[in-house]
Amino acid sequence: MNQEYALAKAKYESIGIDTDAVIENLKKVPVSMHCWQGDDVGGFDFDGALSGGIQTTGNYPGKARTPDELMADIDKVLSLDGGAHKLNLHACYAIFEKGEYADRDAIEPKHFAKWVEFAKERGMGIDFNPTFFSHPKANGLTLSSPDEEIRKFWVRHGQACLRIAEYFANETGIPCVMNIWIPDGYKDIPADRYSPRARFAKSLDEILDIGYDREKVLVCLESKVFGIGLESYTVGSAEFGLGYVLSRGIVPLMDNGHYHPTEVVSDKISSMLLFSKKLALHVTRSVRWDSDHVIRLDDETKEIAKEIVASGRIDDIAIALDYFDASINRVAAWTIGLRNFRKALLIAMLTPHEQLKALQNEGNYTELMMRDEELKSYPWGAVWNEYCERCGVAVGESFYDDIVKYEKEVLSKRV
Ligand code: RNT
Ligand code: ZN
Repeated sequence: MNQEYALAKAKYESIGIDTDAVIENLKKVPVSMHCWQGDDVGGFDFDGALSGGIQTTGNYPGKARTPDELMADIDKVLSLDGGAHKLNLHACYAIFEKGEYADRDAIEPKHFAKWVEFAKERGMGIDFNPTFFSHPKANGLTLSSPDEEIRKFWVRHGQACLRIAEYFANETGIPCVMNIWIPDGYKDIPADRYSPRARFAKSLDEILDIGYDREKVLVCLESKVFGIGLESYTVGSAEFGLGYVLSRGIVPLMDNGHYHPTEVVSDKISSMLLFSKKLALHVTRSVRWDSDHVIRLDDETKEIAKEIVASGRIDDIAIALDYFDASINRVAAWTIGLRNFRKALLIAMLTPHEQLKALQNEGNYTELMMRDEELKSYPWGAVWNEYCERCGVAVGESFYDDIVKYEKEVLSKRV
């Protein structure tokens, strides 16, 4: 056994943590890898600019331009992060045969057959997202539109996606998390806040009404406080989201970039878990706004992971990542963020939660603080290296050598 790991194992044993068991458990936690970091949320169905109040900044060379390129990049990232993964797709990543095309309201399972083949070969499940942005009919409101024709178009899109989500679950044998997020909102103070929300609820009901197998498809609703150009009002606010998901028995999805800057998702997880059987997360990093920066191993990321693990409900939480940085090597961005979240989970699993909870209950806040702080310098890095080794992925910064090589041989040729 590696000397460093042996020492770390003994240290953790002294606080009742079995590092070997932690390593095995961490391997099993599926993290849903968002396909959209690879091409700046571009997708394959429309050429226009990204819309909907989200933005990718930067123009680092080497962006994936085709399904094959995106799949190759995903494979590279998967080879650098140990443990279970799911693939998270957006509807705009439909793959059409030459000369074939289907608008968003007419997409079918067959347009995702290549993705299914890709996921199956890698033993992964697929998660899915209808795409209510970057489309000519998404210049204003979508599911909350006062224009019946537009609203219906997007309802049909949601229904089409539900059928595709069920197809993913059937094909892979793994339930599909289907997340609905709409960019609808207003830049300035609306005259009517009520009607768009009422129409949104009605549209969601119409989507869900087509019926689907709730064991196979977990429909989520992602709320948001604002977007670029949608500063004053978003239809799918937090209260709307909470009210809708709880009344319809679907799953809340919290993206930690979607709240006021001093609100933290780490504090929301426990409350949501108490009232919802399942919970879904978009882990991201917001810098001053919902900027979707690459996840760092920062305090809030660690706190989110801690809440997931300490709740004892990790199996009820669907973990997905949601960031897109085009200013640095995208494959590196993807990998660094993914490994960081995995590290945060590891640190959380190496924490003696029962001991700490007991100190809290005894009112011994002094020792609690001391232990919390001391744990920060425990040798989790040695356990992380051992984890990577056992998963057969690059240890430490050596993963970067692989990325540099990939950039030289593959990414730099994409001009
Ligand atoms: C936007 C939401 C949404 C998107 C992805 C691409 O603010 O976070 O989840 O980022 O669907
Ligand atoms: Zn999100």
